[in-house]
Amino acid sequence: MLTRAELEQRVGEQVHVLRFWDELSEEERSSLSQQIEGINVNDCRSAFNDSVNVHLPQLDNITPIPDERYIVSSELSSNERSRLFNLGLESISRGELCVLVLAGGQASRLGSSMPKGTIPLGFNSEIVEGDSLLSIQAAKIHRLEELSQKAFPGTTGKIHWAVMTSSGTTKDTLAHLEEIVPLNGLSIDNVTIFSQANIPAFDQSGNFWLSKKGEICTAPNGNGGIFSALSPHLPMLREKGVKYIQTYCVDNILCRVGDPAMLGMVIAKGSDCAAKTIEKVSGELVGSIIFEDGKPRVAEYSELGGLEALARNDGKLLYRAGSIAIHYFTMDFLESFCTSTFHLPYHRASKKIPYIDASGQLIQPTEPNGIKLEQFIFDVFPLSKNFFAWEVEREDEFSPLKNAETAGVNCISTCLRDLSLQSKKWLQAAGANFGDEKLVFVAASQSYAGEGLESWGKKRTGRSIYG
Ligand code: UD2
Repeated sequence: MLTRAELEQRVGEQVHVLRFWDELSEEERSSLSQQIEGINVNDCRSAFNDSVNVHLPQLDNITPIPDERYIVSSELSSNERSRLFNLGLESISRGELCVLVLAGGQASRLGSSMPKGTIPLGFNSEIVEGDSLLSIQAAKIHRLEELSQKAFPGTTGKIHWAVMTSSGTTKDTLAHLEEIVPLNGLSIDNVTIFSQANIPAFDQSGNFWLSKKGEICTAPNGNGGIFSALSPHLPMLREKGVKYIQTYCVDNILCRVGDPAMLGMVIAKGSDCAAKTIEKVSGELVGSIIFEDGKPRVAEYSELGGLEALARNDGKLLYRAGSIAIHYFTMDFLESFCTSTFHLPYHRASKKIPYIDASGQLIQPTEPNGIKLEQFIFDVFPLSKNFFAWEVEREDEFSPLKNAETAGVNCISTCLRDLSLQSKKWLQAAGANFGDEKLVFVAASQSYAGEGLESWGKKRTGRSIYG
């Protein structure tokens, strides 16, 4: 443990974080000392100052994604879609794919104390292998492995699963994975869990807050923290033969984890970096992919400003390429810039930050009182040399869990509704008829994208797995 004098020197202008030093127990002092040793105050100050000038899209300098880089999957012929799907499956059968879930968020809008990926959704766990977003994802990974082995007999390709957590989500996520990974027929040896870094939260002038008398308030450094956090694991992935990494958000119940069709497109085009999009609805809380100075970038929904008011084209939003935060990167691309010290520009978010005031009282603000800094994963897009966007149908691939039930949108009931609509669509295509069942689900272990349901079509309904 450092002495108080050494700590004062380290924290410099942020010396108020030692204000309660004399009241702290030995254990609390040691923990605060350790925390301070892990924080570079000058780097934090620079991050705070630089975030004022983070580059926002300049309206006179931007264009929609050029047509030749924007592939609308529903406009491809079914032969071409199958060709790409098979190309992706073949790569999976060779063990070239890693899927990486971004699970370090604090779920503040949802207001849950459990990490989003582990929350029970209400499925009947006697018939389905686990009951959470992460277990659905595990089932999809296993199903894809089965499909690739069937399509390419004699291969045993495994999909590597990487899970990025943060200090607040690691423990519960790890415990949940230990339970659901074997349940879904996967091996924990093929799962890598790593934590992103935290960064202090600030008041409006750039001062740190105390969350306890002996603890500086910190928060995860945004999903763009992935690159420095992943860098120590890249050599291991390379050694396993991984060539492509798909990153996705933990919260999208319809996410096609490891989507072979998009992977096939990436391979066919020799793309180093690609993003999945949906047709954006005006005002929707997803970023828009645009080109600025000939380079791809995302204008985040919080930064769109006047872009929203821009013209429509054929009745559609001109900037309709809504990013749903599903990206493919090649290993070559990642290795070209990922180091343990790599960081992207920080964006500012105004937040309500509980803090200990000078008199030692815990204050719970009712209005935003401070700033959290976040890096955004898509800020690496401008580094791409061969970027492609892949548009898919919202009803097939996007229904995120963001909010508590009271919001009525992007909450558990809307996720279940959308998953059920998809299952019914698949089962109807296989010949099934429904009575008045409200919610009907096809387990992800049974079907990845509607395939293999012919025998269900002969029955009156699909298997309901809702408890
Ligand atoms: C994200 C996208 C937005 C849109 C939307 C779709 C970013 C920056 N924004 O917005 O453009 O695509 O998703 O749903 O990607 N996470 C971490 N660490 C962090 C913060 C977040 O791992 O420090 C994860 C989080 O667990 C989640 C994902 O990143 O899986 C997206 O985070 P969010 O829900 O805070 O992002 P949102 O909805 O503002």
